[in-house]
Amino acid sequence: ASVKATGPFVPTKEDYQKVYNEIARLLVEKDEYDDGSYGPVLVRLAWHASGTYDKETGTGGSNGATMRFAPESDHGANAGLKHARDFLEPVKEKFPWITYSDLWTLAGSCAIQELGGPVIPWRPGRADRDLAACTPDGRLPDASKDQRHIRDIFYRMGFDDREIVALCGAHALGRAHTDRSGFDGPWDFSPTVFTNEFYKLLLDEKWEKRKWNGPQQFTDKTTKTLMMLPTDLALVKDKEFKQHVDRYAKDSDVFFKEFSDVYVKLLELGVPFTSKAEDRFVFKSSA
Ligand code: CCH
Repeated sequence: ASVKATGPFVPTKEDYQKVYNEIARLLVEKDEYDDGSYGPVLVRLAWHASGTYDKETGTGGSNGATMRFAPESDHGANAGLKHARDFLEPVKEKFPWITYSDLWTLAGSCAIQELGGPVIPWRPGRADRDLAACTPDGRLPDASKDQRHIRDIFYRMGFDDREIVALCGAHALGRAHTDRSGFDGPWDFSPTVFTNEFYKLLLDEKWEKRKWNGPQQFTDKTTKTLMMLPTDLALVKDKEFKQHVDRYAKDSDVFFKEFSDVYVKLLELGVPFTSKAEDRFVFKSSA
């Protein structure tokens, strides 16, 4: 019998779909976490890995997965993301050929799709880098600030006002934790389902300052169980931003489309792809 010579393993779309399927399976299996899903914290991991990008210097971004290392893992903004990184560790063990930086971003795409959001086309091509590529602290937004700060941070990544508002709609998912950011509570009543509720609540609810010892945040007058960050409310205070809040509150399809485009862009910031944009994979969701 002859043995065929094999070259280095070159993963195909089907191999990446297997990674997707494994993450989707674990999301269902490990449903004891938080509100019943690791999905939101995976969406946040992919965002914080990518959102360090600086278009002027080309530094930061998802290429590198430098949040594996201190000091970046210890940056205040990244508190709690160890839960997401640890969740993905068995996936990395099962598919050792995938880089952490591809795995973390693929998990973001998977989580959005599995939580009922739009399709997030994705492509591989990120390489892991060492600690020397860690970005300085302060590149991610500070929730206690206003619209000027939001613009400074997101313009640095290369986003415009419309894209900023679309991205922040991810706050339909998950919650704030007092032992991570210091803030507390979910933004809406279905924190494990991707919807345009964030914008509807911003417009329809009356938001008042929460009376507590924690950092300044806002609570809904009706149930006093939801929350908004100062930066969330800046999206309705600012005229330019509010136009887009209005559009997304009114039309969920428009939000899904524009969110997908901008989350894809976020996950690809600073990545030196050799593939073309039209070669992105569209993963099959499990439901
Ligand atoms: Fe966010 N976010 N985010 N966020 N975020 C927090 C939680 C989530 C800001 C601050 C916070 C985006 C933009 C911003 C998610 C996705 C996105 C928390 C609570 C703070 C604070 C963290 C904790 O205590 O666990 C600020 C400020 C901005 C912009 O100005 C963008 C963009 C995205 C994704 C596209 C998700 C998801 C969560 C929930 C995480 C979880 O563990 O449930």
